[in-house]
Amino acid sequence: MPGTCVVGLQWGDEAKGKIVDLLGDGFDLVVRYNGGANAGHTVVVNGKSFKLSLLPTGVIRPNVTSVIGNGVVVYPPRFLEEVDQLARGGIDLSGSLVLSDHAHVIFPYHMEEERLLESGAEGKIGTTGRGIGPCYQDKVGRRFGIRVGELLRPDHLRERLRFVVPFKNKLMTAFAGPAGVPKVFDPDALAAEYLGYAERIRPFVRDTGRLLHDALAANKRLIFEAAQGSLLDIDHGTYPYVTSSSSLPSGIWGGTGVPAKFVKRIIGVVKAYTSRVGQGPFPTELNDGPEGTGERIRRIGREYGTVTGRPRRVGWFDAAAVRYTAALSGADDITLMLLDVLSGLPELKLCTAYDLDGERRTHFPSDAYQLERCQPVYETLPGWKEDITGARRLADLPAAARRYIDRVSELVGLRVSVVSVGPDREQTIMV
Ligand code: 2SA
Ligand code: MG
Repeated sequence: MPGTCVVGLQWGDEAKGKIVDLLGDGFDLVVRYNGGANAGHTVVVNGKSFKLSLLPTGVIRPNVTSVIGNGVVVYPPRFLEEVDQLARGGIDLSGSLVLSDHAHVIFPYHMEEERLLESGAEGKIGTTGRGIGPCYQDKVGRRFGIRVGELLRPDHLRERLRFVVPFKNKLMTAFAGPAGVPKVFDPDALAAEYLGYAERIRPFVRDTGRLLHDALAANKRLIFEAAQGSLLDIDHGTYPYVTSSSSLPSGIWGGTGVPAKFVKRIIGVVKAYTSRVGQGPFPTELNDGPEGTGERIRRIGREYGTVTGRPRRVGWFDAAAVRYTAALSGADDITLMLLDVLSGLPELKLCTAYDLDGERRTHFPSDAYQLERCQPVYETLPGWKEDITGARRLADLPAAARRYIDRVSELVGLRVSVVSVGPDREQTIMV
């Protein structure tokens, strides 16, 4: 198995990190290919917990090389903060973490741009505020993008920023309004700040495409960690309420230089229900008040954004949506996470199709405007009362829980390979 991808099939936060952890020593390199410090996960090593948003979760494994591919956008202070955090916890990443010289760099003006755009009454996406979208915009626009490799050339960087920053300052004054007076940036001060980061980042910077090709030639095993979820993919997600990168496995080739033919296994990760942060349609959302099922799932499932702390919107499992992302991602199997959160609910609903303008449809509509008008069609299953957090085999589960798993599998059309019944590594059923 040269390449395996772990990808979320919903709107993110499916607990992909736990699956990477369960793959254990089954890989030599762990690779991130999309997004930036908008992915949030907490990893626990020897009782110490680390909050990571930019480094891959697999970074904590000894003898594993961690790669931040060219498709990632990097905020240098955050990169260094995470490296330092791990160093304080006894995990030294020098020599085992590499950062692509082609990855684009996030500057404070990207965050300011995002703050201004998101503070208007219209066009709000509900982003994480990490400068992700504006940085990708500059990358694709080509004129203002600055890559990690450019940070290592002081004269060049100063020159680039003297060109870029005045444009940014002008652009931002045009946004003045609900968000107050925009910040103004000084190119030379920014250059000095970033040249300081550059000195510390330099030892990590590599031509990661070449490094990955060498790894493939040496038969090393690679794992690709997708950030966010498939429904947030820039092309196939619920546009415009998506992130700015390819979160599907299709992002691997462009975001790392590893051709798709090397990705032999795709593990689709889903929650036993659905969650979403930010704006955008969500047909199975539970909006049933402070005493309702939605609030109960949020509380028990601790559904708050890891990066921003925002309460996540929650709802029933949407099989129509997951069928769509399973097909798009090419998932071989699915892992069903957080099943324990549903314990104690008298009945459970599974969305099997939608009604749109009086018509029944089993296909997920590909844009947000249609999805907004979709009414979910539910199938109701009995719940279970038992605490299932101690279950270690399928046979330990109540019949209703087994039936729920089987039905999810049938509706999605894929085998369920793992069921998670709690956050710990041991709280896992290998099917
Ligand atoms: P952005 O910041 O441009 O990527 O936001 C665009 C949309 O993508 C959503 N998004 C996410 N959704 C779920 N989880 C994410 N990571 C964090 C977490 C989010 C947090 O693990 O909880 O802490 O709030 C993530 N990152 C981006 C975002 O909500 C927008 O809908
Ligand atoms: Mg997350």
